[in-house]
Amino acid sequence: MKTLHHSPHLSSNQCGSVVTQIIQAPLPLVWSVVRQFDEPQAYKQFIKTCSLSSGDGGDRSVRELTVVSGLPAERSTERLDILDDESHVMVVSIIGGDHKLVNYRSTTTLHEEEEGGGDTVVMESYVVDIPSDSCEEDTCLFADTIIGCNLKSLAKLVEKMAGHHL
Ligand code: A8S
Repeated sequence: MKTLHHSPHLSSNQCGSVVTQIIQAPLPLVWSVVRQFDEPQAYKQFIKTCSLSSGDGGDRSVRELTVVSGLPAERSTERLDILDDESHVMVVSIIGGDHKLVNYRSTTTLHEEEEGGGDTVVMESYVVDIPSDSCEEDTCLFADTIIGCNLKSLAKLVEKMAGHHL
């Protein structure tokens, strides 16, 4: 069941993967940070600014991001397709920007760790077009690296927040 959201159909010119991160904090606390579509810079360290150009942070909202310097891009336009507070599922599509991630769509889900102990499992999968001047390995490595950084920094932030609540 858990992998259901993360098994998208891939066309021949696309690639995708899933990154998993275990966070030592309760699910509601993790979700409270992840669900803030208008504040990705709360934990995504490559994001400099974010403003909504459409919507109020709910389904179909659109955000305009600027990225910190040193990366091969400066901005990205992203749409919130699904924000499900019951199932803890968030789906975001990248619809514009000056970067190489064309037709990028990501799905983030949260689950309580089955072993108990109150940990949260975050899974983030994506699908993206493979640029004609690149290959599957490089495209996935690039996206996996950014997502990995994002989820590690999410864990650090939320685990610190959880510690303060003890
Ligand atoms: C996310 C995932 C990714 C974001 C990438 C892969 C990006 O924000 C960065 C560099 C780029 O070249 C593309 O969930 C883009 O944020 C850091 C600007 C989209």
